[in-house]
Amino acid sequence: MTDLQPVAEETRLADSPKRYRLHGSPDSANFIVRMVLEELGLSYDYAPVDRLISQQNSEAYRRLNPQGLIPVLEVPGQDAPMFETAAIIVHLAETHGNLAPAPGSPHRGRFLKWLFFLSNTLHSDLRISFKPERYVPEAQVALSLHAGLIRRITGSFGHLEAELSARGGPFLLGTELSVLDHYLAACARWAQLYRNEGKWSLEATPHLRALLETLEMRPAVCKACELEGIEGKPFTQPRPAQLPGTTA
Ligand SMILES: N[C@@H](CCC(=O)N[C@@H](CS)C(=O)NCC(=O)O)C(=O)O
Repeated sequence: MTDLQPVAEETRLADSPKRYRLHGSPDSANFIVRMVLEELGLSYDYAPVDRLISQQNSEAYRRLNPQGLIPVLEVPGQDAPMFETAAIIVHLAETHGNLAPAPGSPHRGRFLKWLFFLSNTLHSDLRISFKPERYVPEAQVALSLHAGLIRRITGSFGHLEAELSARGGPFLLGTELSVLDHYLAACARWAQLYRNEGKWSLEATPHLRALLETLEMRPAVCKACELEGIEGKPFTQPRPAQLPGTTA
């Protein structure tokens, strides 16, 4: 047998888990996946990754995600673990026929464009703004990068506010709850909590505030918060998670 021969289906799926298994640490991007799993009423195992000892960079974890980033979801019936939050939540929504407009729906394009925007613009900018010194070691340059990112992040929340206002709310797609709302809510939480230094606040985005208030009353969101050690109002009055291993 040469290297080029395809691997048999049963071999590829041999390591596929029997249940979903979410790898995460408190209040990291796994929180978004957890809210979606809870909304869909799915059962899953949870595998804690200790960021305080950099477990996400261990050889074992990098076999799941070579980037050493959280989250990973192991998915029954898939031939590889999934990483990238947006990919995971859209896969869950599509597999279970809920929380995303189906292909062919007139809202599908709107859904996809905002999903990609949340993932590759807002979430990505936030991530860099939390630790700009990772990207540019010079302190002054890092500060200036941080300031530029906060301006971009404020602009992004402005675009989302305009969309919410145009759709009439309460959700990003109007009356239809989707995984976009969970993704956006977690980003709004982290934007207020970490390295924001009072530069961005919900005051300028009343429609977004209303969405966050709606979401934080949902039982599935409350359950996810409890499991992540997040107390109080997670999106409109965010406080750091109260579990060992919580990192900024
Ligand atoms: N694009 C990735 C970003 C994930 C991400 O930034 N994960 C953070 C936690 S929220 C992480 O693993 N940080 C650990 C590190 O940077 O070492 C996704 O959407 O899943």
